[in-house]
Amino acid sequence: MNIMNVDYSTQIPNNVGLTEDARVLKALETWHPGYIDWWKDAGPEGFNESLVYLRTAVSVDPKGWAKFDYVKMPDYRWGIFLAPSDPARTIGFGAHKGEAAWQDVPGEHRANLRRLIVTQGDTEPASVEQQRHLGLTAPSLYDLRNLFQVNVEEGRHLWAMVYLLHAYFGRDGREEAEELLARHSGDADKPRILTTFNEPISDWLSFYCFTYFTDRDGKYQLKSLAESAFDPLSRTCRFMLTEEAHHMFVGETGIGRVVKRTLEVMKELGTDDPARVRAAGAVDLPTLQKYLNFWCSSSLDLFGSEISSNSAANFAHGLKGRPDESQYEDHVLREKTMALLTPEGEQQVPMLNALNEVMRESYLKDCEIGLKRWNRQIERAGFPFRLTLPSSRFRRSIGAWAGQPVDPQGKMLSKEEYEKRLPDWIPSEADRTFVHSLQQKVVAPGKMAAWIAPPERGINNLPVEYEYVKLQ
Ligand code: BYC
Repeated sequence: MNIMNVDYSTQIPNNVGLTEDARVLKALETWHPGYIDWWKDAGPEGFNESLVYLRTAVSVDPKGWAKFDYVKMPDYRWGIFLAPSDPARTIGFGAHKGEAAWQDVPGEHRANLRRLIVTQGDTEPASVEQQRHLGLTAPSLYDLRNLFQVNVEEGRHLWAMVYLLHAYFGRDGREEAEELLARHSGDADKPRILTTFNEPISDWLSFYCFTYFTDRDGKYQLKSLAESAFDPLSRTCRFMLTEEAHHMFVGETGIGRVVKRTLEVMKELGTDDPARVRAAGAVDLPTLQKYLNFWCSSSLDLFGSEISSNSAANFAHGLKGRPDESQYEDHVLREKTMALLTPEGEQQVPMLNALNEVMRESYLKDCEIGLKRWNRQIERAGFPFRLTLPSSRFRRSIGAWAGQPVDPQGKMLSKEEYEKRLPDWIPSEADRTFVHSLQQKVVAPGKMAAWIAPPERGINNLPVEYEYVKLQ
């Protein structure tokens, strides 16, 4: 091994024995410069020289897995971490239930496993691209730092998937890893695979909604891949989930702080009149509701079709389970059916084919938690408005309800009425222009933009006024 390899391996913290695996090390070495170029071209714009107070994963011990320090983002130590191996682990569901988990990819499942890993991997850099310009309008240094924390960890999640492609999928895997850097969010010729990851995120309200709704889809998808019979995938996803929690925290507290500030303004003015709330520089609650409708409905599509032979095959073969598979009694599902409401009426569908819907339903329940919290804030402030989640039939582009004219309460309308009323339900051009008008960069430590309340506490027990990003 030459000195270059040794240097390189110390640059990639890992617990997969990279230094002893010359083949994978070489593949990753070849991929690495393209990744750094991608980060510089498509990652956060204008902050590559800044020192950011970031958390870096340094071990897989839940008690001390990360350290915090100032880092220039291109120097972030993107590493490869798998949750500790359990040599006795067996497959928890499907036709192979009870057999030993796979340490390699069985030939017959290669294409499907690769597809799942590529689809998952594609979302990670996509989100960094979507959020590329947000730093220029950050409402505070605290938020700027959180954005960058999310971005570098999504970058690490890309590394996690690329490692699997390089280590287990040979030449096809290497080609797919290249493609992960070649597709770009919103690109007309080479877009990202899933639609939500091609939507622009050009304001911070969208960012908080994205981290609330879309990262939560990430949580559910990762949890279901964490059940996979393919043990390296399972272990990778389990560690990724440790990082994911902070991303959803950024979303939930971000929206909560917007609600808090809006309520302060409503109280000062003594009115809930949206026009007056806007004139006072805050996000009126009906506009927030439209943003929730947009990002929730978009994220619901990420679960795939209600009736899916892919989901049935993935489950039966042990490739992808249900989140927290052990909470269920039946892990084979050969006999079960599920009643699904489609535009054609209720259908009884084999449970195996309805698993996307099972996941979507548990996801929606999880989404309710934040809503309850924000509505409590509104109720305590004495206003009658309540935020709600849209029906899972609203504004769908994938599955049985795709393209159906359904309102946010789930009621079928005529096409004309739906088109006419859509700007009441999702942000119109005018709403977006207004939200954009609020986006102004605030970088004095501890100061916040006027449309958002400060967080209750800082990062890693530091005060909110801490200089989380040293701009250079
Ligand atoms: N947009 O049988 P179907 C995250 C395609 S987020 C466009 O209905 P299936 C993160 C589908 O590919 C988590 N196309 O669905 C969050 C298929 O195309 P092909 C990402 C879509 O396969 C924030 C066809 O429609 N995790 O981590 O049962 C920041 C029919 O498919 C969409 C994963 O993706 C869509 N929304 O389920 C950063 C996990 N939906 O193959 C990161 C891995 C479906 O016929 N992926 N299609 O050409 C999967 O488990 C599955 O691929 C899906 C779809 C759940 C995505």
